[in-house]
Amino acid sequence: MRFATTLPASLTAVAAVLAAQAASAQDSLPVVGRPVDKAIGFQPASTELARELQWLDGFILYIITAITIFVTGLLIWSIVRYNRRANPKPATFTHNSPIEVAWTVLPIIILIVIGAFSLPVLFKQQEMPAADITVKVTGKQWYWTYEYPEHEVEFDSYMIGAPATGGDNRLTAEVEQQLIDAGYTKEDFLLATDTAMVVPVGKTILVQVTAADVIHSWTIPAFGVKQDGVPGRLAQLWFNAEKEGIYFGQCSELCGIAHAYMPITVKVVSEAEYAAWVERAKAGEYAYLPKAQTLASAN
Ligand SMILES: [Cu+2]
Repeated sequence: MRFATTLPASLTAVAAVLAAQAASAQDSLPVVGRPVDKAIGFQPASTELARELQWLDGFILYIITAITIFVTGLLIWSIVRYNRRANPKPATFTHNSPIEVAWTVLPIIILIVIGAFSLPVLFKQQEMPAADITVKVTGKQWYWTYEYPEHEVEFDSYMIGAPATGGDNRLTAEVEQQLIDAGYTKEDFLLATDTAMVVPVGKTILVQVTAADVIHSWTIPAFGVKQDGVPGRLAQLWFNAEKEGIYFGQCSELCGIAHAYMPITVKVVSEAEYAAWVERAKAGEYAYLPKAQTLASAN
């Protein structure tokens, strides 16, 4: 009898602790990929694609810098050495075969080197690997719809503070409270959405991108992915996020008056939390919220 009464109680306690742990993991889901005021450069690379892309950018920057310094030097040298005062009797030749061969062959070599490093990066983005999870994204004026065909889950994702969430695209006290309730801060205004694409960490995610009205563009800079969504066409991109956290992007194809107010949020979570979210999403609870909300609605 004694076991019968204490066992369920202790099981409940264990369940509560587990739930609290899961919830606190959600609480601490850090914002990894977001723009930073007055900063330049890239957001932290959270996929292999982004890392290679950023490396390529740095590599080409060295080449560009060398060429720019060289050409600027030539210009300055010509101006100083061959102006009318310094060189009153100009030469009259019109051809110099060795130099012409050099300025043709050298750029070809430079372009081949750039191509040899950039094409593999491009092909890696464009060749779709076998997917663990497929998500279909549809851009609409002015929000995104996410579909998880394997689970028959489909939901819309609006910016917090957009008219659909009761705002008017401005940061009011009410909107700030909505942001806090959803686990964000007011600095995340214009980036945070009411629901998000939720994916597990370390899995290959294939995203099918399309649009329902005009052309939109789905991007997460920290993943190194960007793809136009074109009505009537289905494009693809893929990523494999290496770090749990929240990642922001924004519609990147001018699509109408509220183009600036249809941001993108991706939440990368552990596999267990992803599975738990899918179960909730199947029941119509799409938002991946921090502790208070999740526990309250789960009960
Ligand atoms: Cu758009």
